[in-house]
Amino acid sequence: MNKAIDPALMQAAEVSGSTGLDAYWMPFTANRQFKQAPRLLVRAEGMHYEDSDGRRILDGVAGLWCVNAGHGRPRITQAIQAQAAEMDFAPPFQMAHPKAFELAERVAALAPAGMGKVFFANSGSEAVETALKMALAYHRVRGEASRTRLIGRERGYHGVNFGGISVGGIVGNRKLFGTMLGGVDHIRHTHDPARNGFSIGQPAHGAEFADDLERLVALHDASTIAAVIVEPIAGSTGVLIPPQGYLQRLREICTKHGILLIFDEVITGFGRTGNPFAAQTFGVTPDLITCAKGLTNGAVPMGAVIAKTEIHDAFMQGPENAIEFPHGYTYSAHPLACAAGLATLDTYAEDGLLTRAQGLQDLFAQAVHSLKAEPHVVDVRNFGLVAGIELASIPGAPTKRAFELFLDCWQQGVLVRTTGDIVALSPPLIIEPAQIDQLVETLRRALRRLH
Ligand code: PXG
Ligand code: PLP
Repeated sequence: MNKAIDPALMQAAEVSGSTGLDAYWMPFTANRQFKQAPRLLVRAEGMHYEDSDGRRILDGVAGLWCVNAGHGRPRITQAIQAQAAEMDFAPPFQMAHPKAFELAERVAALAPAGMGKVFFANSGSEAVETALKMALAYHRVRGEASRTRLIGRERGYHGVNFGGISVGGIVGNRKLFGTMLGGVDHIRHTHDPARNGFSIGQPAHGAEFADDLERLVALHDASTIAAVIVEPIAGSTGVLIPPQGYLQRLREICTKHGILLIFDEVITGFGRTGNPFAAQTFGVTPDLITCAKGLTNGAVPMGAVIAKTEIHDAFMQGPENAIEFPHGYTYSAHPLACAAGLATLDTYAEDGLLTRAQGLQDLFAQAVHSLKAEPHVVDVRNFGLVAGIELASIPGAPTKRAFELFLDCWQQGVLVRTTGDIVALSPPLIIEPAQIDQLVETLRRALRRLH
């Protein structure tokens, strides 16, 4: 076994008689490959991880797009510790605890005007399921029960539960899992490298891709469509920035046809684009926002749906003893998550992190676009503190080249994320210019060594 493995793990292995790596079936991981050469993280502080060999690793992806304030923030750690000691759990159905209300108020205050209601879940995936159900139920409680269709977008990622993969548009995440939800359709994606390659910030061309929604309205009739869900910036598929005017046009078409617009801000929420939400950055207000990740700085799992007040209010009818929205999770508004969330929002406020990307984005853009002429690079895309660097795939071996790059960066002490043959960067919002430089120069060296 790799010497890097922790003594506790060795001990557990002796007890079970396994190699110590057998029992854990890892998520979204090439399990067999990983277990031949594990990469274990054991500690984190600020912009860095430490691995089980004691190496310092610069975090270029905020963990997994979530640790926006950097690692180990004392306020957040202390809040979780104090809450664990004070009250471990409170049932969320027909009961509550004060921090749930406090966090909802604080999140609503950050959201676009008119979005005053917050429903808690435990992940981005659960937030998405919640939003889709809310949209369907909203139409039904208003007497428009024929609006049952959900529309997603090609290349969209909305988590891994059945609703999310149904409206999602990443083939590899869908094809093993049967027929999923019925009545779902997809508008086209916005990627157009021929016209928009190497765009700095929002691409100039492609507002008209939003008109694809009119095609689906013509096909299905608006009276059958409940909602459209899109990521303002598509993250997981490899960072696709919305063309100028695209989101505005999508909003107009939804409004015209009475279709709810859901922004999935699981990645773009909490400062990634230079404002609390991308809705504010792009000046487009959806009807529902899903968020997670940065809500608690990744420290305790939590997701949420932020709803327009009028959507919530439409449910508040019928007898007062009736449960208006029969939905919720055992761990909705979990006390540890709420404590972490409140301390996270305090940390963001103290350090000005929710707008810090505004001051760094030009430098970040310049840095990532300096990779344009390096070997294998076929596109560079950026917005706020997120970037995608797309590589030409090795013929017949997609993902191989980017994974090799990922491993080279890891060896050099920098954590990046790859999806397909695209490198995604989304550093903690506390990143300093010298660290942006380290990130990009590490990638440059790795690109020059690639096959
Ligand atoms: N919606 C969006 C837009 C997301 O980015 C989810 C929903 C699901 O959140 P949970 O918390 O259930 O994972 C996400 C999550 C990647 C990667 O490929 C991205 C995510 C998750 C895992 C990997 O970089 N985003
Ligand atoms: N499965 C069973 C048998 C349950 O009793 C519950 C919750 O009570 C769930 C699933 C859902 O779990 P959660 O509320 O944590 O999503």
